[in-house]
Amino acid sequence: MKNNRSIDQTIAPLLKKAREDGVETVWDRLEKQLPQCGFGQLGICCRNCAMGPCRIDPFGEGADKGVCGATADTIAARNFIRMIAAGAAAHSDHGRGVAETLLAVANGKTSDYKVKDEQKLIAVALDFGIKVEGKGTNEILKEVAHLALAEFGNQEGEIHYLKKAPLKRQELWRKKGIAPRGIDREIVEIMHRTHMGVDHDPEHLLLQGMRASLGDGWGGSMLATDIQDILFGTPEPILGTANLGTLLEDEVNILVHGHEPLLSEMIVTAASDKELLALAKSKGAKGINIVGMCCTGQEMLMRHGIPIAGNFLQQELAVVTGAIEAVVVDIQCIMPALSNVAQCYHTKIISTSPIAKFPGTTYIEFHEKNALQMAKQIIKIAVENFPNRPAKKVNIPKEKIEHISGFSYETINYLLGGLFRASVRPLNDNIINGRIRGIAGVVGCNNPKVKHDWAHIEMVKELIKNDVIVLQTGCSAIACAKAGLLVPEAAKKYAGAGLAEVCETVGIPPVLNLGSCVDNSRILIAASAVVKEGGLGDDISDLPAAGAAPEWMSEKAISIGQYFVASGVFTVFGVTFPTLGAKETSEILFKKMENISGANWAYEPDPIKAAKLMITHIDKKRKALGIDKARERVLFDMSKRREL
Ligand code: BF8
Ligand code: SF4
Repeated sequence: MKNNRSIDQTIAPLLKKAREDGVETVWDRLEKQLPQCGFGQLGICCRNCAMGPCRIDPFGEGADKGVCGATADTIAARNFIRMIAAGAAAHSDHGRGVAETLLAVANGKTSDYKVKDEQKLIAVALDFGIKVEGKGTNEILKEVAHLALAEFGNQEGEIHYLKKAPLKRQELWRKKGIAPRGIDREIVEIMHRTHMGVDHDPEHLLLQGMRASLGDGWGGSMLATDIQDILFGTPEPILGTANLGTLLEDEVNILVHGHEPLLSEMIVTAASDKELLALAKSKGAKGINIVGMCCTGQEMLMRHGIPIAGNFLQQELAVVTGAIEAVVVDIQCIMPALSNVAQCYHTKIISTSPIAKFPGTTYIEFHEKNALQMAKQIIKIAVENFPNRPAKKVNIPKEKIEHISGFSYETINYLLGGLFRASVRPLNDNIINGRIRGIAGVVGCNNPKVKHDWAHIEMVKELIKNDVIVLQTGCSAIACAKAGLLVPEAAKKYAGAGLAEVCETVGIPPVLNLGSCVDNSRILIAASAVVKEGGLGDDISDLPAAGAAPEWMSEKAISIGQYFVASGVFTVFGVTFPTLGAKETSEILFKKMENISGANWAYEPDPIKAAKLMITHIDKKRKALGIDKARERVLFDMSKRREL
């Protein structure tokens, strides 16, 4: 058995079991795909019309243009922004879904959801410019829901939330013509511009990519985060457990997987229903154990401390444990292979979204008006499936580790805040005095082309060793939870002296889990707050900060990367980069973007080298801010202290 597939100890034994059970996994299928198409990998094939498919010879010997005359640069830029369109659409449709639920709550069309965080509702109302004085919660709620939904179809002007960015950034977006008018509109315009025979100028195409991605980061994703906080509560630090050892031998195990917390929130509530618990007992189970995976899991973890069973590459292996009665899926990052894997076990895959059907699974359509009842129905199916679990087919890994998650921007503000009021002042001060060298956002997926979790962990360890505090979301955060980096003790063990000192004083881990992938918007808000607090420049691009997705795979990751860059954050991607076959297009992304948005993309598959690129960037920004000297002094003091 090859053990070069993951650094996670649960993987090798479960892959062995999968093989014995006759189950094919993502790694087997990748092997069958090899060698993958070189044109596709380089981003220089096009099938946008029926004169094609066309491909450009990267060696300059064969065709240098498509049938229509499109060059490699045009083709790669079009493909790249189509990825952004898909990613932004996925995040934003999620935002729309929760906004619709908010409206349903306001209109009394559902009694299963309520406003849990009124303070956040008021804050969002104020962001929308709603006058709140003298208005009741429901009136405010209605106005917020209407304005939130209007952001999607807005045709002119710009979306409201851009105003949450530093002023200088807003002006830059307007000047460059990349302030999104409406969330949907920019996505549609990408599809229009990339249709055969429309827009062919790589830079012009990439600018539209920026505009649509900003509609994601500062629009759809940010709305998703804020509305979920209103409905389900703004996360606060919470103790959780991670990895497949969170599955329980003697309980009904239900895995919630996907992205939207709408249904899973109800499942968590329904799991403590007395009748269902009694039913579970009558079937021989001691209880009902809900565990999460991917971003739905992150949402449940952040707000309820629900155990997180794993990240993207563990979804099939979770079923291979033979211990799961039901996998409940909603949208995004759900491998269609799950239904094949489940056929070898008693596990039921229950799909729930009207836009995401999986052949061979049980389909129970989700509606917000009967959400709780539906959650109960799903749990009942799982409970009744418990007696079908054959003991001899069960192998639950031992690996299970504690971690602290739940760091919303609001809690960072509070924990790292001043003595008398919440503010990021002490964070800024610690950056200025050099104890904290800079901030990194390390996010994104797993990809079977990279040893599972390895690049995340290598990169994050290198960053914190160099006093860079790491903010995380999505599968990257889950990787770090499993590796023991999301605990305060990790500061002493892995962080540099300066960062460790800050973490120990405040009692936080050096790596902070901010939630699901739509919660990357929390990173944008934190960055804006640091700028507004003062002393570190007047734009996000002035900050000693960088972003990365070392194991990315999804189109959503490209949209995130693009809105990081368009917001002024230097961003490094690993694995592969989708424009490598197009020289000019790559040059724009890697070098010329800085002239447009104040930040570039970079591609570096080696996680340590990538971390070094980030640190070099951070140091460059420190120098420009004139705070590089402060750091040298701190380091000198530390080594002096060690000598003593
Ligand atoms: O949105 S990190 S594999 S689960 S795409 Fe998917 Fe990537 Fe995981 Fe969440 Ni984000
Ligand atoms: Fe080929 Fe041009 Fe059609 Fe693309 S749009 S498939 S490059 S002819």
